[in-house]
Amino acid sequence: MKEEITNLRNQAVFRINEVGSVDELEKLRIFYLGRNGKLAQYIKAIKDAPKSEKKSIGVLINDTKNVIESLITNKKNVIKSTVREWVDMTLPGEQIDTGSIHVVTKAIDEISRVFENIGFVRRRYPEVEWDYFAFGSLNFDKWHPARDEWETFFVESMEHPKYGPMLLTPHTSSGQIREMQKARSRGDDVIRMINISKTYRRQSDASHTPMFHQFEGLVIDKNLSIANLKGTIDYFMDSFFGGKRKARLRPYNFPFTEPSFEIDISCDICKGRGCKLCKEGWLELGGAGMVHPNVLKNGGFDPRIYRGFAFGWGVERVFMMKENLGIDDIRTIYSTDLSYLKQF
Ligand code: FA5
Repeated sequence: MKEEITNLRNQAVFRINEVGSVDELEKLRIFYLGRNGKLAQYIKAIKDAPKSEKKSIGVLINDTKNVIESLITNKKNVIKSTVREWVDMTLPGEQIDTGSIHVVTKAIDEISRVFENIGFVRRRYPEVEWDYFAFGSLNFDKWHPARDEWETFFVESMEHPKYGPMLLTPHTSSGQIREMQKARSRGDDVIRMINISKTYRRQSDASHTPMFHQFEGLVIDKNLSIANLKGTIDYFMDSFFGGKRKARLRPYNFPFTEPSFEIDISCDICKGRGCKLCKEGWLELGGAGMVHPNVLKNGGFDPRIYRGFAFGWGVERVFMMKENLGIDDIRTIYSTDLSYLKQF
């Protein structure tokens, strides 16, 4: 049996050396090393060999198996390195997906450009704020509902000795006092700021998301009036919506502006008939008003000399209201459905 196995090994060495393809090599592997291959047959036959030879036959089979295995591996590497891969240059190339700018970032860029064209300076103020900047300095009553835990996200057990509890800023108006203090520390007495930042509230429905963006305009100068505020709003409406949409100012109440307004735009989805998004034909874009004298004082501006106007609107809302976009649920803007987002 030993002689047969040695002959088998010599034969295998010769045949492996002769083959020219990986397929032929695989056939040889199965022939010699497969479950029912030649070596498996000798292993089965060990039981019939004389007792004194069983061990040496086992060692010989094992050696033969190792030799054939390593010869096959080496030959496979040699074949692969010499056979050139054939490339069909006429096949279409592989499509590689490229990233693109998110619609909200595009809207922010466009809004910034519109205001920068009339001399506003882009600002960004903290997302995590102290109560004083978001509410206290803006004339909010201690019990105002916006401070309620159900509207604003508070950061647990974080409290500033002077500025009160820590929170996720619920509106960009929290940048007003910071901007006024910054201007004062530089000795400036004119402000034209456009603060665009992330804001957070406990809200989620067709027209609300828990995280959204606002853009806040703040202008401070001598001799400003409601006419300047109205002119700025009209300019933005024309530049952003192309002059085709109707806007209305509604009297409203914000603690930090007096008088205060809400600005609505005619709904483009239902053309004013009322729908899931707007309910009655108008969609609220945001608030506006003349800066309250107490707020001017808190920011270091004398209300007997200076006037201010401010407005704060939702970026996602104004984007949705662009003509013919047909977005009837604000939450879809933050969906992860790329085929939907690619439309914009
Ligand atoms: C304010 O936040 C005031 N700070 C606006 C302001 C600034 C008034 C300056 C006067 C002077 P309001 O809570 O209405 O107001 O929010 C303003 C706008 O933000 C809304 O009209 C809407 O466009 C957007 N907005 C508010 N909450 C959400 C939300 N959860 N999801 C998406 N957009 C929202």
